[in-house]
Amino acid sequence: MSSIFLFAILLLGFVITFQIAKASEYVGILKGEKKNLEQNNRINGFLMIVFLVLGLIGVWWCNDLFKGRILGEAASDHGQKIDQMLYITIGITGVVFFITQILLFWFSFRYQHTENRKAYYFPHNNKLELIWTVVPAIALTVLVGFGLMYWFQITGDAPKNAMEVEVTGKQFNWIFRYPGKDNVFGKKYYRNISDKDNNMLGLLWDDEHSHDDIVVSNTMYLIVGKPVKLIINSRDVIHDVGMAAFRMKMDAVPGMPTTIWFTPLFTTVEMKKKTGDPDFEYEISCDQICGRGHYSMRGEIQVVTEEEFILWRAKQQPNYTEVMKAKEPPSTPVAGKDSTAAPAAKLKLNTTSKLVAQTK
Ligand SMILES: [Cu+2]
Repeated sequence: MSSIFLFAILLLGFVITFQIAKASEYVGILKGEKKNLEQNNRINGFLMIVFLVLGLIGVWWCNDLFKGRILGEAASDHGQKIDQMLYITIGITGVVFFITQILLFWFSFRYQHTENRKAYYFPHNNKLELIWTVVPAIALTVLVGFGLMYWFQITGDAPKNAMEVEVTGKQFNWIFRYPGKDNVFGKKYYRNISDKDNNMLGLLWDDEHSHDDIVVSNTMYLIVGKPVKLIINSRDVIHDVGMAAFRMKMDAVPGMPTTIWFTPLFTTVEMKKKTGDPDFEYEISCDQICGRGHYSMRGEIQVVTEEEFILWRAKQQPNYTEVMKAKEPPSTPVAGKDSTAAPAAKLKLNTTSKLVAQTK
């Protein structure tokens, strides 16, 4: 309701100003052209001040309206640095904004045309130009420098204790792979990708390291306080891993893995309390328009304690086990198929014993 009122007041103000201007124009015509010019000048000068005051109030009002509504507290160490950098940038540019806007409109009002004054001709001043070039250049270099430093940090080497998760974007969801007990990702080959055979990443079963790799869709589990390195891929077009709560974003490019690392600072449960929102979930969005279902590429991230993570991982079946289970022959052996059934059963036995070892 109040916004309708505000809009009505603004509209009324505009109509009144327009009518006054129109009326004074007619008066001006009656009085003669010179008087008309002076009057127009005064009205324009006055409007400059009105615009300045209303504009600054508007900026303040907007800022107040959206305070705390946009992103909330950053939930990663890197995110906190990004926020700090953003506030410093807004602080510096904000001060410059207020000074320049006030000067701009005040000067237009104060030094409007009069018959009694002639403009001072001031074509060039080296010292002034040097100051207004060098000072912003230094300020911007420092700001950009910090940005670059943080960028090199998150795209550079992760700490030795970091866990690794492979994130693969596809039209239209996310696939996450964990290296399993051996901590090594098995090899994969894009031609082996087959959703029908439940091999969404094209893992090569010849490589032993792939046998304990855990592949899950849509929800990624991370450990609170433990650095995580994401190895990012795409199966088809360019996607982009966007994690607003962590202030992280990285393109997922087919055939060219990209990496970022960060440390989540709060568990999902802690964030529910912090935000006062019982439905809060860390979100992974696709930040690159990638096709018709782009909007639906929403994944979730569960940040949990180390114990909870171990428990979750123990419950997951390696992709290999799932695939071999599906290939398992019917209980009554069919003649002629025995030769393939034997190795499959043997392989299954292998992974089951591995699983047991893992849960221990
Ligand atoms: Cu996408």
